[in-house]
Amino acid sequence: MKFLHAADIHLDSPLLGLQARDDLPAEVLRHSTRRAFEAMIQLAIDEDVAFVVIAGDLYDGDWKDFSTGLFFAEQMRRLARPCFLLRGNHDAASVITRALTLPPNVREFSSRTCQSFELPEHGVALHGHSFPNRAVPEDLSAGYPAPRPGLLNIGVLHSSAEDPGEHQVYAPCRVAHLVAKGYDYWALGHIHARQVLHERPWIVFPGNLQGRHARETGAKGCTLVTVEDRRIVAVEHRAIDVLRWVALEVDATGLDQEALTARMGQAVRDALEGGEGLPHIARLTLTGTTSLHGTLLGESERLAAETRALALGLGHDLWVEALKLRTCLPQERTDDMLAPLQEAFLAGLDDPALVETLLRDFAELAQRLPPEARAALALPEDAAGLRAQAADAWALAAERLTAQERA
Ligand SMILES: [Mn+2]
Repeated sequence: MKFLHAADIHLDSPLLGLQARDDLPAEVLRHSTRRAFEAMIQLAIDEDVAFVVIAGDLYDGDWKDFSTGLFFAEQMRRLARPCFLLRGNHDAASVITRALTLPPNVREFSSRTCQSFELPEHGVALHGHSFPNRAVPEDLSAGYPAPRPGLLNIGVLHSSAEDPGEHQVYAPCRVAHLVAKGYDYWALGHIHARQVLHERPWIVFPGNLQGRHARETGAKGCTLVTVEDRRIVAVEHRAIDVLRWVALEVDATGLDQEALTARMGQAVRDALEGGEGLPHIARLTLTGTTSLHGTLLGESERLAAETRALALGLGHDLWVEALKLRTCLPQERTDDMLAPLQEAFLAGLDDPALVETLLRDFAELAQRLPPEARAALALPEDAAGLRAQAADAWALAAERLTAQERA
């Protein structure tokens, strides 16, 4: 007998940072959480699992309209076997105001108390307590009952466990307490990175089903559990995401343009390895001390396009979500013939009248920009903001000056 454990599906949530992008094909962006969910149901059918467990945050928040709930109902009809549903902080009982009759094969854990379900034909008991509200400060697992003798006992729990990582603390619990409960498997949800906190008994965060922003990188999916004679014999991660996020980090120290492109190519190759031919979204970060710094500042469009071209050359689809330039100029550049000019350039920041004029110009520019562009540009709003960007502004100016000199 097998069962599938998933969590943090966040159905119909957007892909952050990509909403305003018209260079990405709609079929790549649209409904990625739905397509991943369809793939999960297909896996459940192909593996002929006995049932599916969803450990919270099936929904991202209140439904925009009824299509989210209807999509779930359609998939449950396809599944045609039991599905046990727990509500987490994102789809707590009080958060979701719209509702549809649950499909007949879905059992939802109560949000008032810990509720148990038995599947006698499979020798399984499941125990779960749904979130009544978004915030649950107490350890819900304390109220879970003793294991039912002679059955495989599964605890279903939405919790930040001991280490919330970048997530909020909800229903925290101790791994030792979960172990002591005497269950065979804890189907956890909430942490979006896959984690196996304990083996025998198993305590598992499957991670979310589909990465939705630049920090949710790598293969995403669910956990397939195999049971023989009421004992767990295999716990496997299955990637079922339809779009994958990667972090591309390239150290540009000491490289010329050609070598930098070659290193970007290598980074793309490494990132796509094991990517199963899926479309990828990359956040590109360039680091290191390089005389290319000034050139790179003005080249974000080219670098993004080059990265995509390199991926296409390898037979893969990849887009750059954002370029983070963390490079800096080598020190000796300040000792060259431009040094007196640089001094004069930076001295401008000590002139209150000039600072005021610059800030007024930036404010005027900001007013003319659409909100997305304004957020992306992070225009300086005060003297400290000007100072923070002065070094890069000088690098750009110096680059232009020396380029003219060379011409
Ligand atoms: Mn959650």
